[in-house]
Amino acid sequence: MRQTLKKGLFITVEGIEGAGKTTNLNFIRSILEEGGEEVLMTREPGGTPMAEEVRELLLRPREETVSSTAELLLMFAARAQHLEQKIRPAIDRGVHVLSDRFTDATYAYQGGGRGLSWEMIHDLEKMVQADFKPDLTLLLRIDPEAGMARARKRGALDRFEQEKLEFYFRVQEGYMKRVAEDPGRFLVVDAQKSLEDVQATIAQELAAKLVS
Ligand code: Z5A
Repeated sequence: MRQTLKKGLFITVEGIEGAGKTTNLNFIRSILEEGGEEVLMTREPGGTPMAEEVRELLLRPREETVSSTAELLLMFAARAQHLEQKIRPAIDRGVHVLSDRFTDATYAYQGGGRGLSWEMIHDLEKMVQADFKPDLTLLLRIDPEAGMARARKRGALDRFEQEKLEFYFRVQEGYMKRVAEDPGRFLVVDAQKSLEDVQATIAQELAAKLVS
């Protein structure tokens, strides 16, 4: 992979809860680093001190009903900060950035899950990112029931994890709509298989997608 990999790639990992994003981000990082590449790991919402404060606001369970529009705007506010302060500077230095979620999550959760309009999300995306988008997005696909079972094993649930199962089916549909809109950017992997199988597929497909 080392000789032909473009510098400063932006790779994102997506999926519903329990799909194994964090586990597999670390796996991708190890593949790239073993190839001598410099990698920066980050996540959304979050990634900078201020954006992490917004994350805390977004994830904390609360009595007050949260407006879907407020949630959407906070996601993009955190993203604007993250992009300007962390993602773009790293890419400009030729460092690969691996992010646990990015804008596809907004389409899936706020669009698919909450039912906000795709056009409104698209307008905010243009405002915050212009034409910036990931070079590659790994979508880990898991049945929502299986994903929630994995997530529950970790203990206390955040505000999103407290949603009903139907919400996660809509989120999954949102992700698949994104894949249909831009199939060349996505690598969709069946995350219900054993971790060994999932990672064998990622290792094989990642090389095919990234090496020219
Ligand atoms: N959100 C949003 O609404 N809009 C947006 O624009 C953005 C985000 C950016 C925070 O995300 C929340 O923000 C999220 C959507 C919303 N909703 N929630 N909740 P988050 O990424 O921090 O939260 P998360 O989805 O819960 O991520 P996570 O905790 O990091 O889970 P994960 O990364 O998918 O899973 P994992 O920790 O790698 O794995 C879970 C467990 O399964 C763990 O014990 C693994 O060892 C195990 N595992 C993993 N793979 C396998 C396989 N193949 N077999 C068996 N077991 C496995």
